[in-house]
Amino acid sequence: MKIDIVSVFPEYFEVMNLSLMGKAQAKGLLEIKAHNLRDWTHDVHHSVDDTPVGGGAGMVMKPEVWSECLDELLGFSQPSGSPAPSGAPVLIFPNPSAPLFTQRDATELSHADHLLFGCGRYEGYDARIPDYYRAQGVDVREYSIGDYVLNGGEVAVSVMLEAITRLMPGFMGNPDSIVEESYTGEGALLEHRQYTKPAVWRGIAVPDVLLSGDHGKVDRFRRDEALARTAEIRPDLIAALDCKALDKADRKT
Ligand code: 6GU
Repeated sequence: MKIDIVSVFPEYFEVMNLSLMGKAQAKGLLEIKAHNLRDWTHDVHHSVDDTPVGGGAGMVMKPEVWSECLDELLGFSQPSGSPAPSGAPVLIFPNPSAPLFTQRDATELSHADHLLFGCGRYEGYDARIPDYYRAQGVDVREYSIGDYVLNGGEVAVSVMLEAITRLMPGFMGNPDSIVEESYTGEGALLEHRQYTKPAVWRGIAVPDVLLSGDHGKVDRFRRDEALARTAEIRPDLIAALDCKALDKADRKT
């Protein structure tokens, strides 16, 4: 998977060379390139933002700089009007006022060949930028990563990228570790709690059933715990559950 990221702080993404993401790049599974938006400016101050039309606090990122950058990275020829080249990347803008990024989005995007992230700063980017590229036939997404405000899109892009890339075939050492996680599948529940040895630690015992060796009982115990915890902590996930994802024993829980 090829990943381009545009930011006024491209150095931020040097962390992508660490850990599993770094290994995936070394293996050739991932190719991540961070670009500096200011490289597409022409003025002496390399300015990328301007005051909001209609008034208000803060600064808004200018459309002209972004379009020069995105045209080039998307492989658009100028003058504009040419349709999106086939195999054009999915264009993703982090935006606190957009729909929430979910595991479903991560799963879908883990199959893409090429992603292009545009990190906004300040009060955001001119709304015509995503509109324009959508009208050109580009698959444009805007996502928020949660109900809180960050200073810019860089952290949000790191979060989305980690969620996406770990789902790529060959990324994880043990692929089983991603199949039973929270938020996966139709019946997305919070995961059951985990324990390791010793069986008693500081006077606290692990639940007996987990030591029973009865896999059926262990599965039932974990499933019941997942349902109970989800109902308590995230009732919204229970409300969104597909009834078909529940078995007979679940319905009693
Ligand atoms: Cl995607 N961007 C910013 N700036 N803040 C956020 C966010 C994104 N998601 C949650 N807060």
